[in-house]
Formats: sequence, structure tokens, C-alpha cells
Amino acid sequence: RRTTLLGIPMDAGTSVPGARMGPAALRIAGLTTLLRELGHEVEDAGDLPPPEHPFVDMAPQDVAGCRNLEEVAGWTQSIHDRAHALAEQGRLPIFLGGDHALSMGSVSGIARHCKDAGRQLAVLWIDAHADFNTPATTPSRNMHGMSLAFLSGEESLRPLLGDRPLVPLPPEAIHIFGLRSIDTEERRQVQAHGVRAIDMRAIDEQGVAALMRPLIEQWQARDVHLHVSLDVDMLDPSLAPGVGTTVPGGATYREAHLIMEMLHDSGLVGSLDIVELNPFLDERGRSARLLVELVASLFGRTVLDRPPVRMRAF
Ligand code: DIR
Ligand code: MN
Ligand code: MN
Ligand code: MN
Repeated sequence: RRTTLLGIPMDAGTSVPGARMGPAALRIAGLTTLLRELGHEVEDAGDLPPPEHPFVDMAPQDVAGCRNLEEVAGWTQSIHDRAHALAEQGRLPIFLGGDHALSMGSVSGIARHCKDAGRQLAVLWIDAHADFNTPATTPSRNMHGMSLAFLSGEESLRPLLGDRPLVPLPPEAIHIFGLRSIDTEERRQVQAHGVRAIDMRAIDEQGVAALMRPLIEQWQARDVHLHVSLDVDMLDPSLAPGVGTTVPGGATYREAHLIMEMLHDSGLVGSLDIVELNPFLDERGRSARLLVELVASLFGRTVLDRPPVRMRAF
């Protein structure tokens, strides 16, 4: 597939700066070369420039719950426009974050294109967190903890997208994978919306393969465009320390690779976010290098460096 790398040097969605250096770290770790070695056509579109700060017409009590509101809204709108354009051009966009608030722009742009194209969208949210807070429920005011609520049509966050059309994701289009940290009010939101979450306990008990297989079968039956949103903090902090919100008990090296390998074999992945890498907190580029390896698995490399196997496993 023809891929386009787009750097999103933002960290306005968090209170810990540094994720703005993520795109540079992923490039230095060799992302472009690796994808080309795997036979993909790769265009590097560089970094999206920091946006204007638009007026956001949000209720005052909600404004108070949103750190860096105008900056996040500016990013959301400019990312949305680029994501939509790249999808229309038939590219496979890889959004290099940047914090997870960037997915408000990337996924909404892809969702808009899928609607125009009559294609169903499925989102796999690989994350230790649910990112389902709202301005009213957030304990941190960090907007990277609100992206899935926004994408699910949360009304109070709708003004972030300005005059662009929002295509809300229905709950059955979303699966959170790797969940192990959720706030009390946020849990209520997730349950009220009926969003499916596969938590670390399920992964412990059943294993990645048994959990991924039915998801992939169901997506294949509907021939979805699959958007993968990979938050680094899903990985265990011992493997990937370069992230602002580490949570113990995350995915092992092999679990993470297996997810990527199965997604590759599904043939369904149409777009990807790599988010929350904070090179300022990383240990000599370890987390960046691991992420690049995971992307390689997602794009057809096997761990033992055998040539990519073209197969439909299911
Ligand atoms: C927490 C942490 N639920 C919050 N969220 C994070 O601030 O809303 N998401 N770290 O990635
Ligand atoms: Mn996240
Ligand atoms: Mn369109
Ligand atoms: Mn997270």
C-alpha cells in the first residue's frame, strides 16, 4: 500500500510536555527505511505546522475542564483536514504523534471519508486508558483523555471541530484493547455508551490470539476500513518507559507483536496513529525503537525476519 507519514508535533493534550518530539524520534529510529525495506511505497509529508488557535464556542463550565483548549481545537481541525484529504487520495496515512488528542483529528477525518465512500469504519484503540472523559468528568483537564468521547459524539466536545462535519462513531465500531486504568466517572461513560473494552485481565485469561480472532473475523465479514490507534502506554512500562502516563501491568513484547502480526494478516488496516511517545522521558530511544519494530510487524515483517508471509489466516 502507498503510505504517507505525517508528523503531528503536539503535546497540548497533556500536562507533561515532550510528545511533540515524538515524530522526530520515530524517524530517527528508522521508521521510513524499515517500511521501504518491507516493500511499501512511503511518502514522508513532514510535520504538520502548529495551528492557529481558533475561537471555540464551548460552554464556560466545559472550557474550564479543558487544558489548552484553543490549541487542541486548532490541531484537531488541521489534522482532520489532512486526514480526510489523505484518505480521499487513497493513501494509507500513519500519524506520528504527538499526544492522543491528535486522534480527534485523524479519526474524524477518516470517518468523514469512510461515510462519503460508503465504507464502514472500525477503530481499534490500543491503550491502557479508555480516553472517554468529558470536560465535566476529567480529573486532569488533559484532553488526550477525552478523544474517544469526542469521536463517539460527546456533545460538549463537538465545538472542537469548528464548522467541519462530525461523523460520530457508533459504539460497535470501537474496541479498546489493553485497558487497565479508568476513572470512576469515565467508566460510567464507557458503559453508558456501550463501548466494548478488552482489559488486561481478559488478555491474561484468554490471550491475545483468542481475543483478536473474533474481532478480525467480524471486521472481515463487513470489509471495514480498520483504523488502529496505538497508545504507547498499552505496553508494559519496563519495555516502553518513554510515555507520560505509564501504568504497570501492560502488554509484553510478544503480546504486542502478536497483535500487530494478526492485524497485518487481516489485510484490513487502512490508517494508523502512533501516539504518546515522549522522547524526553525515554531511555536512549528504547521506546521509539520498539514502536518502530511494532510498526514493522504491522506492515508485514515477522519477528524472526523471515520474508513477509502473505496469508489470510482466518
Ligand atoms: C486519565 C489518564 N484518564 C485522564 N488518561 C490518559 O487524565 O483523563 N490517557 N493518560 O492516555
Ligand atoms: Mn490514549
Ligand atoms: Mn470525502
Ligand atoms: Mn493511554
